[in-house]
Amino acid sequence: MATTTVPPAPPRKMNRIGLELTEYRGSKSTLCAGCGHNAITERIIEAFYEMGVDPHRVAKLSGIGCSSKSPAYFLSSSYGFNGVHGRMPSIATGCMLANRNLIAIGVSGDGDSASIGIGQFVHLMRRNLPMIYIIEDNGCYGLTKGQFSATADVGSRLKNGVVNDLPPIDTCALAIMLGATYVGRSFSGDKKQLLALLEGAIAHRGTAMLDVLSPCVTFNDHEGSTKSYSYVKEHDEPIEDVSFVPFFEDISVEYDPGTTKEVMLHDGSHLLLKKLDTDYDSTNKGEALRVLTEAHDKGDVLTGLFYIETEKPDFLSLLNVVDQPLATLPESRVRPPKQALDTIMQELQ
Ligand SMILES: Cc1ncc(C[n+]2csc(CCOP(=O)(O)OP(=O)(O)O)c2C)c(N)n1
Ligand code: SF4
Ligand SMILES: [Mg+2]
Repeated sequence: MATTTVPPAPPRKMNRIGLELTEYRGSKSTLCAGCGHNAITERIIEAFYEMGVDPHRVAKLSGIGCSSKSPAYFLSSSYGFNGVHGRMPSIATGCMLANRNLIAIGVSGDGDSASIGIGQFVHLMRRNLPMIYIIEDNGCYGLTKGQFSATADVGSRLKNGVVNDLPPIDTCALAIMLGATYVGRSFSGDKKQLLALLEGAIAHRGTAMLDVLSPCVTFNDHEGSTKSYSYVKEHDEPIEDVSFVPFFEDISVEYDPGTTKEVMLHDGSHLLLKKLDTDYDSTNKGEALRVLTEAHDKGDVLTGLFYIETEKPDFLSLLNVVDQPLATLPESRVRPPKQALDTIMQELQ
């Protein structure tokens, strides 16, 4: 009798710290099939895997909304804190102050960040807290059945015919103006660009704010919406071609110096920003705000890395936080002795 030989299983692919892609996954998504948020989750998984980040070093933070549920669907062995609606920035700030060795990634929605959470959002941006801050932007409150959020464009129409007559908040322009040091916009359907921007965000030290257009297929993907798949595909204007080369790879063969701007990030990785038809310079703040305003007036959806600054001190350096994470300092170092308190009290008399 002929024997059938079972072919050997293909070798399992591991990243540079010996982990497989599955170890960066989370639980199964409960979001609607086709929701842009699911595609962003996939890119986050890939970015952390490809960068070889130890999941135990990551803290996932979010507020409330379909978008804010996303951290449950990636990096299941990382720390996680699902906060109150619009209050994720406070939790992120406390988390990074307590343990500066963590890599914080916040996932929020346009409602969570630009509507109820705008007060928290602006203060996080001006502090340049080291974290990756993602807005999954569908122009509506998906979780509560699709009402307009503060990023909805004037003239955008809801499924029931209601037209938005209030101007949108451009979270990228706001973040740049306030002091965030890595600011970009992408589209959940643009795998290559989004992955490069996420990897760059992981390597950056400071607030990396990415507004990712992420269509809500259930409530905001119809004709008349400016956050639908078809609208974003038709109006997407990338300002440059973004490539990311991690610190552990040789970059010398990757770029053409005549047309590419190379930015070195804090961990030694490189972003290669290849100019398209404009002379765009993503290190120029004024230029970034100008192109965003111009695109807004034309109804274009600009994508790419609008602004990057690698020299500005982050919030923890500004506060002179000690190198050892506060959370691991022994009590003898965090509780001043009675004598020190007595001295302070005497000085106040
Ligand atoms: C304090 C508070 N106010 C209102 C709500 C109701 N609520 C839940 S999610 C949400 C909006 C979510 O929109 P967004 O952040 O854009 O997330 P999406 O669902 O669109 O991904 C609102 C208003 C709430 N949960 N808590
Ligand atoms: S309601 Fe919209 S935002 Fe929420 S999961 Fe469904 S498609 Fe996504
Ligand atoms: Mg939303």
